[in-house]
Amino acid sequence: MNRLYLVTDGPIARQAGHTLPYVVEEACRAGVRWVQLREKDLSTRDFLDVATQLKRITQAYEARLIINDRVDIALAVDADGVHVGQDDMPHALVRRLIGPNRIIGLSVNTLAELEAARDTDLDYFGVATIFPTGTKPDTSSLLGLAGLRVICQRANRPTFAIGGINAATIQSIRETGATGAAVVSAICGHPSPYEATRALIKLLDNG
Ligand code: TZP
Ligand code: MG
Repeated sequence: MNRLYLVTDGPIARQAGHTLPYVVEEACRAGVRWVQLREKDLSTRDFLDVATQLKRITQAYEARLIINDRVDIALAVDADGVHVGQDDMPHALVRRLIGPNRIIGLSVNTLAELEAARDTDLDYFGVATIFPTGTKPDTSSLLGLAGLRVICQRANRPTFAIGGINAATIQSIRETGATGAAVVSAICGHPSPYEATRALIKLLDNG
């Protein structure tokens, strides 16, 4: 399985003339098998509607669907897991709510955050922020490749690097020890999410 992880952004997709289901279907068609629904400004009803659509698409491609933050939505659509950040619901509590069989991902931004979560019950780490990005301007510090490498060396779970990863930077992730790379704008904001995904997978997996 390839190591590319798509994280959604509805506004970025719409700016490029796409709907989110279109972006996700095209990315899955091109080979993505990890999809995170991450929406910051949707009502619960709209979030649920898009999650339901993405569940149908990801299931058809046997891709994993992870829901950012919203445990209730993840359970409602029978998603594969939940992704939380440092200020969200504590992941131990997420585990109690979603049970032992679903996936939990946690964002870590520093080595200290990784160390604190190392021996806990979760499934993967999102490691942020690697490179400058306009997609999430509130990120406090940049890890760069050196910071990413240190965190990946200490991590005892799969690691997905995120932040400023695109066709120009994705190959540099390969030598850091990261399990994979997560992208938002490089797919959601591309005129062809299918072509963008194909190119990113090729650069990440085959050199
Ligand atoms: N977390 C840290 S950076 C980021 C998130 C969700 C956004 C990454 O977006 P892009 O467009 O892939 O740089
Ligand atoms: Mg969050």
